[in-house]
Amino acid sequence: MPPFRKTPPISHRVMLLTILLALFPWRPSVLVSPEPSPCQEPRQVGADSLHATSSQEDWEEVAKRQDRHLCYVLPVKGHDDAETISNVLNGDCRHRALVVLPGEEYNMNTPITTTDLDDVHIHLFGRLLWSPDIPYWLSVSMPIGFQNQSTVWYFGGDRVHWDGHGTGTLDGNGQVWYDWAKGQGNLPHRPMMINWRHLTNSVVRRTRFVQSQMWTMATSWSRNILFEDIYVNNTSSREHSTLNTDGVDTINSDNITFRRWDVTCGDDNIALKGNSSNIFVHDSVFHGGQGLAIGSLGQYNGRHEYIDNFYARNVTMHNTRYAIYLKTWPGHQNGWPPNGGGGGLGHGEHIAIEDIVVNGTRTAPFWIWQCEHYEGDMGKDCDSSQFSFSDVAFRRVSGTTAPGVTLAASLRCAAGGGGCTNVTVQDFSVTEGSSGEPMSEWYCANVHGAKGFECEPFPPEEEE
Ligand SMILES: *[C@@H]1O[C@H](CO)[C@@H](O)[C@H](O)[C@H]1NC(C)=O
Ligand SMILES: *[C@@H]1O[C@H](CO)[C@@H](O)[C@H](O)[C@H]1NC(C)=O
Ligand SMILES: *[C@@H]1O[C@H](CO)[C@@H](O)[C@H](O)[C@H]1NC(C)=O
Ligand SMILES: *[C@@H]1O[C@H](CO)[C@@H](O)[C@H](O)[C@H]1NC(C)=O
Ligand SMILES: *[C@@H]1O[C@H](CO)[C@@H](O)[C@H](O)[C@H]1NC(C)=O
Ligand SMILES: *[C@@H]1O[C@H](CO)[C@@H](O)[C@H](O)[C@H]1NC(C)=O
Ligand SMILES: *[C@@H]1O[C@H](CO)[C@@H](O)[C@H](O)[C@H]1NC(C)=O
Ligand SMILES: CC(=O)N[C@H]1CO[C@H](CO)[C@@H](O)[C@@H]1O
Repeated sequence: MPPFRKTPPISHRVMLLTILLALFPWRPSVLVSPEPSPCQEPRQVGADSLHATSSQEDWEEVAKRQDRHLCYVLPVKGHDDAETISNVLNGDCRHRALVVLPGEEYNMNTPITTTDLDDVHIHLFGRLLWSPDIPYWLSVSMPIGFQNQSTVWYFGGDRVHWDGHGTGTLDGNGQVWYDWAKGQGNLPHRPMMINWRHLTNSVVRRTRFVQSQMWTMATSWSRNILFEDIYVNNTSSREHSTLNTDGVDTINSDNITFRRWDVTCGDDNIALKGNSSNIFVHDSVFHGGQGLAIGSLGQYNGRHEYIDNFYARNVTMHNTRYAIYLKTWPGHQNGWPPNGGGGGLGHGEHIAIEDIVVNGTRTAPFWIWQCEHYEGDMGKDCDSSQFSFSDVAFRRVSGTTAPGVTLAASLRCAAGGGGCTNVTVQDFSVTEGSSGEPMSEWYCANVHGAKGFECEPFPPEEEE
């Protein structure tokens, strides 16, 4: 299966329908099958074998057989397709529905909230393209309830199956945002494309996410979701960076699996924020960015957060900064989120990565520090955090660092929360990029129970 094909050219049929729809006001096609006799006939065309150019009649067949409403949504030139999508997902196709978006390009001109879906199958073949009107989006983006992050699409519900068939794309028109931000971090009201919010028991497959405005997406208050065959690419073609274009962040979420992700971005490729549990990353490739991130945590004074059970296996990382980094804010509050903060507490445990290949890691592959800050005090007050970590394991990690990077690990755990306990390294064979020498430096502070590696204290010049 080639998951990342280019969108095929629009068919004549779709074009004709588009013209007809432009001429006549559009209403979603709604189909209710009266007779619920779904599983009798042996050889039927399933939704999986249909494609962008399948006829509406073919989809009606499928809908009828599955006893679902059908909404067959074509883009309308000069119209805000976001509004149509919102009307469909809040109306006739909110429940037990089949939603097909076969068009080539849909204009997303307003923020939308579709959070009550119930047993809905969505087939997206073309591109959802957000407009580049920055002042407008800054005035309407919707807060996600964490770190002043916002979004232009709240998406939630139960039993949603979203299939992008390898061509379905969400395109945030990010270049205008990268040029506007000029590399400044966490600008208020700068939105992510989509916030999976109170989404449960769902699957998102074969979908492309490109040029996101800020973070690509986040899951929050969500559980039991599989995201597979996902392509993320946020690349700036001009001088300003793609800082803050994380691939995905999890917040207050449980049992989320990311399988076969290909992520190009300028920040955390996959990050776990507070209250993430049972998060899995399998069979994925990252290009650039920071690698896997646990955190940042402890940014909110007095608030308790946890991380429980993160497991990544078989991930290849090209030119990432780290393989994995764990980051918390200091124990004393210094400023306010999104760029300042600290004073939070909590615990992260059962964090394991296995079968990791790094290619040109730009700094130590393993990194822990507890003095995150984005307003000038980064790397200060590193010992006060009351957030602690335990049962952390790095197994079967191979590859190379960038030339000149000789440090295998920088584990600067804070005494304030008791430090890091039970850190295991097994089968580590990363070599320095130019010499091919094995890496032998492992710096630790407040690491208790280091297994499989020899801790040495940070050299004095490394101290702040
Ligand atoms: C971030 O959110 C907090 C709490 O909602 C608010 O007090 C603060 O002003 C926001 N900061 C910015 C830069 O918008
Ligand atoms: C976790 O989510 C997956 C879907 O990704 C689901 O199949 C599985 O049953 C869930 N596990 C639990 C314990 O709910
Ligand atoms: C990401 O997108 C850029 C620009 O479109 C392209 O040059 C690059 O090859 C893409 N990366 C991957 C891994 O597809
Ligand atoms: C590891 O992940 C890569 C990239 O997704 C995949 O091609 C490969 O089959 C996976 N290997 C195993 C052993 O699953
Ligand atoms: C995480 O869960 C704790 C309760 O265990 C709660 O007090 C805290 O507000 C949650 N954190 C976030 C970011 O919602
Ligand atoms: C490492 O990354 C570079 C460029 O980022 C790429 O050209 C090279 O093929 C990669 N090496 C491996 C072994 O994947
Ligand atoms: C240390 O952590 C490993 C997982 O990384 C776990 O299997 C083991 O039980 C832990 N040891 C102790 C003493 O808690
Ligand atoms: C790989 C990919 O889809 N790249 C896209 C990045 O964004 C630019 C601008 O929108 C597109 O032209 C590329 O096709």
